[in-house]
Amino acid sequence: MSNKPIFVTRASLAPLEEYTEILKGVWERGILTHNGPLVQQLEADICAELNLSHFVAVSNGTIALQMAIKALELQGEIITTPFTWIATVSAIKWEGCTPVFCDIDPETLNIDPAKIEALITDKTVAIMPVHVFGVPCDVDAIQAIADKHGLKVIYDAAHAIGSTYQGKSILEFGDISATSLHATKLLNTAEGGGCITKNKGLFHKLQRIRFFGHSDDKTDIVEDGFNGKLTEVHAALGLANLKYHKQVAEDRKRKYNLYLELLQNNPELTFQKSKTGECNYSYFPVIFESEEKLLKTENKLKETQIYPRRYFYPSVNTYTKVVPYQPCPISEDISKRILCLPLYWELKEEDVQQIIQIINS
Ligand code: T4K
Repeated sequence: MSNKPIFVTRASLAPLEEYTEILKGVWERGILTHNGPLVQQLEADICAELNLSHFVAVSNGTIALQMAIKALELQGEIITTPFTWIATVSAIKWEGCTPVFCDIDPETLNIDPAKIEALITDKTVAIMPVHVFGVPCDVDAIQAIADKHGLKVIYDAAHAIGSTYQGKSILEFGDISATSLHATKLLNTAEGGGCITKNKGLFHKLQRIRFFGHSDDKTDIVEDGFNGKLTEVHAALGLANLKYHKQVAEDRKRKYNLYLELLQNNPELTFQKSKTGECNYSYFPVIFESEEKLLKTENKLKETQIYPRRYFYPSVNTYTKVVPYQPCPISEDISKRILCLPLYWELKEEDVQQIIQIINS
């Protein structure tokens, strides 16, 4: 029998004994935080697993975005996508910058590179695209625009651990990528995140920013820093979960492909497309013909205790209590018609079949 209710996701957790085994060392050492040995090990192991240059583990994905803006010393307008979680925009605002919304490609659901240049002004300092649901952005087109106009690129890679472009982790692109290790992500530390950069100087600067701006010998404050540290207890969970990361990703890919195979002939549905690179299959979004049809389906699913999520609804440019409205018709339209279906390790194939059956009927 299926375990009901079924939510959009469920945290992937290593066996408890494996986590507690790692925790024993924390108890022995008494070191709970301040870039302890487990945080350092997690950073090294994530770099090895994903073939990354440098990874700075931090307390959540929103702080990772803020730290990226801070490290690049940005002040001005940052062009970003309206089809995202509010954190992308709150990070820009908390760092004293102004979000400028660029509409999305209706197929990839990522920022549309063809629409970026028209938004560049003499105040623009950076582009902050999101690899939405792990689908890689058109990183070449975005970098070409950034190079032409002397702009920085920060990728919001909250969803993108495991996504690749030309065989490389998508986290290696841009000046800095910021990812999330939140409970709902493919790899989690309960709360957590990370900044990824190829630039050694930026890597060390991010480490200092994370730790109040201390100099390496702690005799001085050399950066405008804050507290972005990940704890040893969270790092221990990350290390335990990292062992299962590939298995978890493969399992999601199997279930993703099952959804796609059995829903793609439904003429009323469309699906997100990856045009450049491979996504990590961490979400399964479905785009309905109309909001009315989405709501009808959502209600049917809820009747059987299945709770998909309307990521991302509404389009962030319409949150007028925090940003002035800037029209983005494609994002506003798709936001109303998109639903993310349940996708996680413990989800049974029979549950996927049931969800498909309800949607197709
Ligand atoms: N940029 C983007 C593009 C993002 O999507 C996000 C976060 C960020 C930046 C910022 O990263 P963080 O600062 O969060 O690291 C979730 C997450 O809180 C958030 O991390 C995520 N994106 C966003 C898309 O979704 P909710 O509102 O869906 O959480 P909730 O509590 O409704 O959880 C959904 C389902 O997940 C639950 O029904 C059951 C399961 N779950 C949840 C929690 C909290 C678990 O199994 N275990 C748990 O501990 O926000």
